[in-house]
Amino acid sequence: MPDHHIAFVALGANLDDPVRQVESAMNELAALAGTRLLGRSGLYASAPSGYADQPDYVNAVAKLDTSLSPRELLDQLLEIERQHGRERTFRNSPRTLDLDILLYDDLELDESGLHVPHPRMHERAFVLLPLAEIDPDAVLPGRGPVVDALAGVVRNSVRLLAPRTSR
Ligand code: PH2
Ligand code: MG
Ligand code: MG
Repeated sequence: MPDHHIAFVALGANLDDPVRQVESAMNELAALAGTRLLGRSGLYASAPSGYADQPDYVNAVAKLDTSLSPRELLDQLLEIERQHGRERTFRNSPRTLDLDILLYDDLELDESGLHVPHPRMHERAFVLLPLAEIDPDAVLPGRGPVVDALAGVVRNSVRLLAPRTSR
């Protein structure tokens, strides 16, 4: 029997119909080998952080049960990004789709391209709000409960665009 892990993945898009990009990526995550989609947040609209001169983002979080290793999961996420026409130009540049591993069980990893928990998640309302929506008990290894992190961030540039559905 393969072993199972809980992973949270952040989805973000701000080019080429971002709502469609994020919704179809949710379905592609659900279809990954050895993986089940346990939860999906609503869709959140957010002002860009890091580089301001770009369109607003659509953000969401998915909760997965997976038998993929962190590295295997990362490779699959990069492949889905490629299928969505992701181009890498400069840091924080606009994108058709960004998929980041936020949490993988209670692991802390610092490897090439694989930094878990996501190193900036605790300061990003556009990550913490959808994460807390689908798992209010989530804990950021090394940092503490998601609800505590959420209490420390400004969230007024993030608004719920489409509530979670039962799909
Ligand atoms: N992703 C970034 C940089 N800035 N801003 C918002 N609002 N949403 C994002 O997903 C996002 C960002 C780098 O991955
Ligand atoms: Mg990112
Ligand atoms: Mg990324």
